[in-house]
Amino acid sequence: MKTRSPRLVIVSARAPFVRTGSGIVRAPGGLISALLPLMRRSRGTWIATGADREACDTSELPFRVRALALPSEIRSAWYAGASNGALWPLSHGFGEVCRFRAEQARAYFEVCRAAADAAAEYALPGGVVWVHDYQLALVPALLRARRPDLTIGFFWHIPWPASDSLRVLPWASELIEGVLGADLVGLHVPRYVRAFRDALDELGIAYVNDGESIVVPRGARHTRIEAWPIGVDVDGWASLGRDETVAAEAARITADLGGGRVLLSVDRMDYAKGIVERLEAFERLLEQNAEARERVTLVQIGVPSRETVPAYRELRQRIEATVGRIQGRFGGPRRKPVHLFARTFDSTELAAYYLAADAAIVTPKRDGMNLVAFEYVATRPRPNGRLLLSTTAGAADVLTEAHLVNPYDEEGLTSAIEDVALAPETASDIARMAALQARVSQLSVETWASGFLARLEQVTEERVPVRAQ
Ligand code: ADQ
Repeated sequence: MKTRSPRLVIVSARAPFVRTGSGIVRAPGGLISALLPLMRRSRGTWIATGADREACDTSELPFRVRALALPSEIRSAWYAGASNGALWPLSHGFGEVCRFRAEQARAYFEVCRAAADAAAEYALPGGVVWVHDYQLALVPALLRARRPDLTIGFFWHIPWPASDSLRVLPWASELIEGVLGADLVGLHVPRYVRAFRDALDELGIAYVNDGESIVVPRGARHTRIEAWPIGVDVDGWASLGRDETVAAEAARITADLGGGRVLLSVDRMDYAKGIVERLEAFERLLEQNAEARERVTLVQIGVPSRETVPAYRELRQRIEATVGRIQGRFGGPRRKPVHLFARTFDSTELAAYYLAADAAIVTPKRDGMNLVAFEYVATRPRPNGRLLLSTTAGAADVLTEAHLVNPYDEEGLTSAIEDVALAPETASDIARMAALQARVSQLSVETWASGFLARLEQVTEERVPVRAQ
């Protein structure tokens, strides 16, 4: 589907560019790579609320990036407080981690207002604005109030919170009303759309079921809530996977790790990713299985994340302590069972690890989707290797041929890791990986972005009479 969207306005916490030691570079991640070509074509404006202003000089580019000037205490209360100290744990089912503070909620409202003001200023009459994620969920309604002429899309990239969890959010109804300002609300999988419906029931907001999507009447218009599973830059990862230099680097990694079986995990260091629990499961495997002690190595690539939030600083210490303990118990002068890298890798380095890995261990405790699972599959030139994936990740609803595991089941997790690490490859493994590759190819991030925008325009054009239940 092609979208017309001239002068598209994107609103997100992150900017498409970041400043690093080697200058200003494109921010990592598939979402940015999918949206940049769209922005170039539409010559629009990218509004970033959490961005480094100096990295946003785009005078050379055919579109603008506007980093909002926000006082640092407001930015911190919005980002580390309301967004990552409340909404993130709430949505991932970590109620005990949530902190609800009035001044952080005020900051959240203020940042959303500032983002809505900026979008209202830059959007063309009748234009299209696409707002991203839980940090900016009030923007759709605030923007709608300022500019009723606009077409507004919203994508929530994390699980939609269970209604019991949402009950404890002091501003739950403002959150939902904020999101319902959009014409089209995207969530990754139908399971999250059902959770959204539960929230509507809970708040007594009328809706109509339309197949797997929901339609909420809002005066003269309506909001549609639908599942739009995201994907990755399939061609980019596949071409890295076919690159001879990357393959040579992968062979070197395997040899450096001793030539045994290589397990790989790649995550932001986040408690929702289940990194400590995975390391503990691997430790149990080493306790129980002599072959694993000799031949299996776990590589954990973990980029430090959100270190202004206390729960994240503590997590990093726990991860390092657990790796140290495993090393102390099972390591030797020529054998290191776990390798931890706490830094950002570029995509070429990541691709070499994806190629070198006999299995990807993707076992978050909860995850909206999880792009690492897709990247591992997309990079492989042949249908070999195994993907171990949590049932609690959105990706499990899409990548159904993966080896699925409940990350909360301690023994189950250990034996699933044992199976993907040591069981001999069978025809069924190859068939599973081939099916996964076909699925991942269908779900490229470019298709996701252009499909969502085309659907957004269609939704605003459809004038189906909607009656409330
Ligand atoms: P994240 O929680 O960030 O995204 P994920 O989907 O796994 O989780 O994406 C992480 C990205 O960061 C991947 O592209 C990965 O390659 C990259 N990455 C991780 N560690 C890295 C490292 N050390 N160096 C370089 N790159 C690294 C949120 C939601 C997810 C949802 C996405 C997209 O939490 O559930 O899939 O948005 O909607």
